[in-house]
Amino acid sequence: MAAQLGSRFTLATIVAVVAVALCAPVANADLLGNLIGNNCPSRGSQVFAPWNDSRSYYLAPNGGLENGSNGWSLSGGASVASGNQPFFGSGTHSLSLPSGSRALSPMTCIGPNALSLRMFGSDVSGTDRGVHVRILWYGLLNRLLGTTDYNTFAGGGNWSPTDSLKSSGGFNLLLPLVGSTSARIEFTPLGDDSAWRIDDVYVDPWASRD
Ligand SMILES: [Ca+2]
Repeated sequence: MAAQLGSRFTLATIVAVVAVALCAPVANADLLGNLIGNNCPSRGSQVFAPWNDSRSYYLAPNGGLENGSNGWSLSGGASVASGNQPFFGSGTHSLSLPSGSRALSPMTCIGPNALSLRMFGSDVSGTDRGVHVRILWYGLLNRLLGTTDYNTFAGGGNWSPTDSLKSSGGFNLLLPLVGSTSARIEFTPLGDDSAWRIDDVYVDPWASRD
C-alpha cells in the first residue's frame, strides 16, 4: 500500500513538474511583458479626429458596453442600457449612471509612462454635479497599488466627447504609479438626479510618445 502511494505520489509529482515546466515560459513572457508595459495593442486609431484630436486610441475591453456588463463592476443602480453614442454606428448600448451608482471598468492596459483617456458622455436633463472619474492602478497579480483622481466631467449636455484637455490646453496625462501594469476606470456621479450615460471608453497608452 505504502509503495503504491509512493508511486502515485511520484507520478503526480512528475506530472506537476512537467506542467509547471510547460507553462513557465509563457508565464514568464507575460510577466516580462507586463513589467515593461507592452501589454497594450501596438497601435490605435484616431477616433477623435473629427474633434481636432489626432491622438491614437484603442477601445478599452468592452468599453462600448456591447457585451453586457462583461468585465465591469456595477453597483448602486449602474447598468448597461439601450442607447448608444450617436457619432459612430458602433453599437446599441451604453452605461447608465444614476445618482448613487458606481461603475468600475474592465481591466485595461496602460502605457509604460503615461495614460490618456477619452470617451463619450451624455447627461440630458441631469441636474447632478457631474461624474467623477478616478483611476485605480494595479500591479502584478492584480494587486491594487493606489488611485488617482482624474477629472470631473461637467453635466447637462447631449452626447459629446468628454474632456481630455487641461485648462492649459495640454492633454490630461496620467502618470501610472510605480509598478502598475494595468488600470480600471471608476465612474461616480456627483449630486442628485444624474442622467449620465457613458459610452466608448477609449485609452491612449502611447500618450507619452507625442
Ligand atoms: Ca455602445
